[in-house]
Amino acid sequence: MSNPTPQSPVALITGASRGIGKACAHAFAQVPYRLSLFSRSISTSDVADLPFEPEFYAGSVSSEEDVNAWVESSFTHFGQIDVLVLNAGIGHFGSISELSMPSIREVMEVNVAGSFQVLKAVLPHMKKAGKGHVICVTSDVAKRTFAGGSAYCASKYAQHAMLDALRQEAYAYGVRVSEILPGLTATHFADGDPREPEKQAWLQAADVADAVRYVAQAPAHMVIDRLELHPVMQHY
Ligand code: NJP
Repeated sequence: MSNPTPQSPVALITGASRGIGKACAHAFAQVPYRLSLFSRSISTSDVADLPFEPEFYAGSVSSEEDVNAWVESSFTHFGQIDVLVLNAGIGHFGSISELSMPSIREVMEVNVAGSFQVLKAVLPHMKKAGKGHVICVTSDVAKRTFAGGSAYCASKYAQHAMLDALRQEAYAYGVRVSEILPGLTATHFADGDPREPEKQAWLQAADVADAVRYVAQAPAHMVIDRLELHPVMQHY
């Protein structure tokens, strides 16, 4: 493994303080990509175990100001954006009668509006360059639902539709669009603890990150539209 050079490609990753996003940072560092990482709480301690120091910015995908400041500072620093990993996401679960409107709004605000917000900041740079790759971590519940998952599933279906429409817009200016649909993954998602014994049989964050890196490394003439993965133990 070597450190990135000024010729190395540049990846921007949201939700990179832990879980799948952090694992993506590690997977991309192996290539190596130059990295710019984003999440609300990301700090030096979250990036200390990477093999080189990445750029990072603490902010919310729900904030236009935060997102624009992150993307512009990344572009100013690197001069290019090759890959965007749209990964930040949250989930609130419960029946529709139990879920509060603030919880429902927060899921839609972060997962859906937040994804649009980041795309609106990044796409002009990719469009100008005539190339780029948007890779979004949605979910296997972007295509199916379950009781108690109305808000989360609705947000993931919405991301899926957003990506399908983007694919039809962006091919005209050379930008590739890929969707990663993971099943159960052992992370801190929804206040989970990835160390719980039953989660050892789930996908690990590094499994999903390897899939994201694989999709990012497809030859320039090829795009993997969708990649769905789930643990063998998951039946649905
Ligand atoms: O979850 P977690 P995952 N603005 O909680 C950040 C999808 N998925 O890695 O902001 C910016 O460990 C948060 O950092 P912080 C899921 O829907 C998962 O599992 O500092 N960043 C953290 O870095 C999501 O889209 C499973 O608190 C924000 C990261 O997001 C993606 O995988 C299954 C933010 C979340 O890390 C990654 O989730 C599936 C904001 N407003 C899909 N809010 C699964 N785990 O089973 C949160 O099908 N973050």
